[in-house]
Amino acid sequence: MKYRRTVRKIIVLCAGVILLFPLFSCGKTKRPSDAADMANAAGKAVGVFVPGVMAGSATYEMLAWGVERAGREKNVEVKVVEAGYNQAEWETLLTSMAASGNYSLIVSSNPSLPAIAESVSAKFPKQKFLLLDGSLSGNAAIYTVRYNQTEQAYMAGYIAALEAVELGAAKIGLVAGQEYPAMNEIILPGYIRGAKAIDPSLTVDFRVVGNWFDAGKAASLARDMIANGAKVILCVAGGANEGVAQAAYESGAKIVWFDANGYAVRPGAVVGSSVIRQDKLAYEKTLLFLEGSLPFGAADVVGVADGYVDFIEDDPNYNMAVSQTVREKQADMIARIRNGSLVLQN
Ligand code: RBF
Repeated sequence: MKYRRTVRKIIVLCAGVILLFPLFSCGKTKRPSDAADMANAAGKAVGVFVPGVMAGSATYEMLAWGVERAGREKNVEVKVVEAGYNQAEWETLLTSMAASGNYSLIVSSNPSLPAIAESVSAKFPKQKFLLLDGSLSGNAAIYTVRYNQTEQAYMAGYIAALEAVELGAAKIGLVAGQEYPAMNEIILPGYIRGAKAIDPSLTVDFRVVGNWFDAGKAASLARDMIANGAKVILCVAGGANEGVAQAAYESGAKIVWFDANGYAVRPGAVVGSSVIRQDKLAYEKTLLFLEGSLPFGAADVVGVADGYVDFIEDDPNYNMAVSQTVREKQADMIARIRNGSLVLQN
């Protein structure tokens, strides 16, 4: 009898332990510190926040490619979120990405992102950000790296002016998606400076689409510019660039492309591609993060000397569209930037 009771006691005790064990263990995983540890573990994804849409904006396509390449190499999931063109929604969307706790790192790109990320960071200080094409230093959760766009725009202005002079035009143009500090204080002045280095009497017609997608509006702006004597136009308008390209192509005017290689957009009409190596930079910086050595709090600048800003010369469509004399002059100027005899501070 006594023996049976002991056995029963043992069985009840064991059953109790077995039944209660999951409760204890569940309770344990719910403790905030453990949840945080788990969340920080390798399982987390890297998020790409695209402030706009990828299609038509090379800068964003390159961003996603670069991050995805790093993710593939390190076996880390990468999730791309397109925030769309309504800029008023960006902070809410970025906040919900940070609030989800799903991302070890959020990567994004454009000069308006540092301020938005800083505001999100105040609410979610554990969320880390890697921001390209923008600048902010001193926030321990944010690393930024921007391009020397004085160099990028100068090279665009130089080729535009060389072509304009060949075509006998006194004017060149720039169509921008919108006005923002980097455009008004760096890109437009750099473009004018490059053009004036060839011919100080050249003038620049600057027009703004008002968004990054309206190709119809961009085409009508470009037609008006061409009618007013601008024979070479730089377009920095994302998806709206297509309208500028079409308008120029139809009227025999020339186009300079920005950010990516655009010679194939309208072969013969595109006379320059002043680019950023955003895919390479996004890849390298994401990799650095995944290896635990991205210097958060810092703000870097990269340019021609380190290979992140460039002008594409080795493209058959460039040789076809541009005379040898002009190509040689352009090459001389690029060599001077590379060897440090032409310094273009950002
Ligand atoms: N560039 C694009 O190509 N596509 C875009 O949708 C786009 N949106 C932008 C939105 C804002 C608020 C700002 C400040 C810039 C944007 N840019 C966009 C410009 C981009 O950051 C960069 O200046 C240009 O691509 C030239 O390198």
